Amino acid sequence: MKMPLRLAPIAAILLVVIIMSSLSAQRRSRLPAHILKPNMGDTVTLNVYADNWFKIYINGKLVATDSIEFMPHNIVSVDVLPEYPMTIAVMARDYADAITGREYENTNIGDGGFILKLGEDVVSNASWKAKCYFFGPIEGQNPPVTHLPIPEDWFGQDFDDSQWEPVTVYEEATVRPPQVFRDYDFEGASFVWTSDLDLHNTVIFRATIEKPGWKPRWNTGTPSRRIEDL
Ligand SMILES: [Ca+2]
Ligand SMILES: [Ca+2]
Repeated sequence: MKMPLRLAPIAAILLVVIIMSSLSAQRRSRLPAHILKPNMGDTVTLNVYADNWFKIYINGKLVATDSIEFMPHNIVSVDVLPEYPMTIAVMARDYADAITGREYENTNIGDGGFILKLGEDVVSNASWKAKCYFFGPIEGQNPPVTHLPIPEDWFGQDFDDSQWEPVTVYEEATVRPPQVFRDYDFEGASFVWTSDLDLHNTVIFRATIEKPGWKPRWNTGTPSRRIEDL
C-alpha cells in the first residue's frame, strides 16, 4: 500500500526516533551487571587548615590543592570518595621567601601549622610522620636557609617513610587558627608540624589508615590506566 505523501515526513521522523532510542538503549546496556557507580552519598568531607598552603594526595592521586597561596588563613573543604587502606601524603608550606626564609619583605619569621579531618574518623594526630625539606632562617648561617631535595615519589603509596620522625603535636593556642576555623568540623584532630613551627617551612606529612575488611559499595571495574602512569 502506498503511503500518502503528507505522512512520509512523519514516518521518517518516527524512524529516526526509533533508531536513536535503540542506540541509546544499546549504550546503557553495554554496562556490565557487576558495575555499580559511586554517588555523592559515598563521599566524605575533607576539611584542611594549613598555615599557609598545602596540597594533598590520597592513594597516590592529587585530591586537593589549597587555592590560596598566602592568606592568614583559609580553610579548604572538599568532597572525597574514600578508599582503604588509605595513604595520605601532604605537602605543607609556611609562607617564606626561598632565599631568606622570611616573609613580609623579610621583616618577619612566619610560623606553620596543619590540621586535617576526613569523614568521621580520619584525623591528623601523633601517629602521622613528617619530614622538613626547607629550613631557615638560621642565625649565623650563610645562606640562612637549607633546602633538601624533595623525592619525586613523596606522595606514592609505596614511598618508604620508615626513617621519618613522628610529627610534633601542637596546642591550638600555639598555632592560633582564625575564627573561621570553628565553623568547620575538626573534632578529634590534632595540630601537627615538625619540631620547629617557625623555622621549618616546607613539611611533608604521611599517614596510612587501615580499615580491615573495608570494601567499597561501588565497583567501577578494573582501574583505567591514567595518562600520567604510562
Ligand atoms: Ca617559617
Ligand atoms: Ca605562616
